Amino acid sequence: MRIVGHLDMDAFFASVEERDNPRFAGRPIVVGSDPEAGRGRGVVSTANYAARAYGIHSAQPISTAWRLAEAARGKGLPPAVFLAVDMHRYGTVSHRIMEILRAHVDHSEEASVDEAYFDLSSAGSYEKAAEAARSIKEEIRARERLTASVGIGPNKLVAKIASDRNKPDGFTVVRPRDAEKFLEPLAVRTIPGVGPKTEEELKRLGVRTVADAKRFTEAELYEMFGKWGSELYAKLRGTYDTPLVEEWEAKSIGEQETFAHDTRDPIVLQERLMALADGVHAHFKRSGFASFRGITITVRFFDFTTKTRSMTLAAPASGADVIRFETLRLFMPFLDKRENPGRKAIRLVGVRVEKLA
Ligand code: TTP
Ligand code: MG
Repeated sequence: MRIVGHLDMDAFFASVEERDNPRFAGRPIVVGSDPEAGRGRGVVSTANYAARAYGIHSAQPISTAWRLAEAARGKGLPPAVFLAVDMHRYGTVSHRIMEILRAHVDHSEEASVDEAYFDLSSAGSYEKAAEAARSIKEEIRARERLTASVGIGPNKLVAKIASDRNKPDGFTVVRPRDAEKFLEPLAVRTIPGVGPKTEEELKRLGVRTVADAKRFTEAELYEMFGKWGSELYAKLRGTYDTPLVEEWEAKSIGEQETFAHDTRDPIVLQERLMALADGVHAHFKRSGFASFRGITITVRFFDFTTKTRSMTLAAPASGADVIRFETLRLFMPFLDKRENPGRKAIRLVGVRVEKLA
């Protein structure tokens, strides 16, 4: 039986700010670009739940957020605090949360700075899986003084929707037999992948909820939306099932490292990459394979954008020096604007050999 969990931190950036600035405790907090007293041109990154009560939310123009906050203040409500994004700090917290998660589960997939999927199948039952997920939530609360919302379901799709159901500090378990009924009353927009365009098209056909959309056959949805229509058909029924995206696929040997602190330091990066290259080589030696022909590196930046770069050797090789040399060559452009024009700090690097024989 497959049991998948999804964890998503509550009002993540704002919660970290609230925790680290006790003088703002209980106040509405807006994290985003400079409001410039209402003339700012940027957007809101996120707002805590007190600020959301004023109608403030992610991706809203910061000028609108300012206006809403002023209106609330005019009514005698507590004034909102506007803070700049401190990505480095949130990244550090994110690292620690992911570490807590990894200590509890066999497999996990970091999906963004504040969310991850994890596999609880080995728990054997939904009762046991729920217990495990509760202890993850509790440990995050105890160690980080932050709340997470967690959903459990038969696949990633249901788990993700479940984690969003009872925010903040939510905990929602959806057993396989309940998955279809759980989705039916929800707005069709709740289904990941249904954007404004699909929503609009479905609305014109009188579809608002998941249940409404289920009147279409798979062939009809395919007709309307192509391949995405077939995917949607399965999603509406809660049966859309995809594996966790672990970093490496089979038939390759790789290692990766998430740094305790994001870094741009070339010395540190080179040193870690060479250690990884040697680790991969040792692993390759033990694997029983005689040679490799492909080498790939992965670089994940602090904001979770991830790039991989690969090369194929002219002839099969087996030496550690080859892995080291090609790893460095592939990585060099990440030290300057060729691959890292924004000078972003790096969160994770990985090295892998492929085309094994
Ligand atoms: P989310 O998990 O979408 O939002 P959240 O954690 O703030 O709130 P919720 O309780 O609803 O989960 O995003 C995680 C962080 O990513 C968020 O704290 C700030 C950042 N973010 C942006 O910078 N811009 C955006 O438009 C969104 C949606 C998020
Ligand atoms: Mg979140």
